[in-house]
Amino acid sequence: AQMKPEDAIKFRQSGYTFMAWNMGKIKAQAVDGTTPFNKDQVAAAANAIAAVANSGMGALYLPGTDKGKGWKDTRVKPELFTDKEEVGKIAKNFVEQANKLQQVALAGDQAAIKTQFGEMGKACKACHDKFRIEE
Ligand code: ASC
Repeated sequence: AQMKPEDAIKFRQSGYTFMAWNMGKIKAQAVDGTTPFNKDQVAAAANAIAAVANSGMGALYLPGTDKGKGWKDTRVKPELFTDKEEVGKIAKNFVEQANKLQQVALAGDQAAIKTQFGEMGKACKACHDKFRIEE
């Protein structure tokens, strides 16, 4: 049985929201320095991001889920549902970058974490630029 479109939208939005919370902690501690660097907290955040990134969220982009039903409309462009090759490349790269961030976060070198956080951010942005409707 296929899940309801509004459920697919809810699950994927919650995944991005949860990753954003964890990215914010890494940014504050390892990039901006607005919060003291705590190796364990940064590693926990990177583990959470990697877990979501590896969870197979592509399965939530069901046909018809470019518009919400009962949920607020999504910002996904219709091309995401047709340009599967490009979406696949971008998604694969994001997972790789999230996995690398998990590795460097576990090692705990703040400068390396900062660099890899930037690399992962580029992977986020690649999808936003191509497939997200700007507000
Ligand atoms: C975040 C977040 C994103 C990405 C993006 C990176 O923390 O919510 O969507 O990083 O800004 O370019």
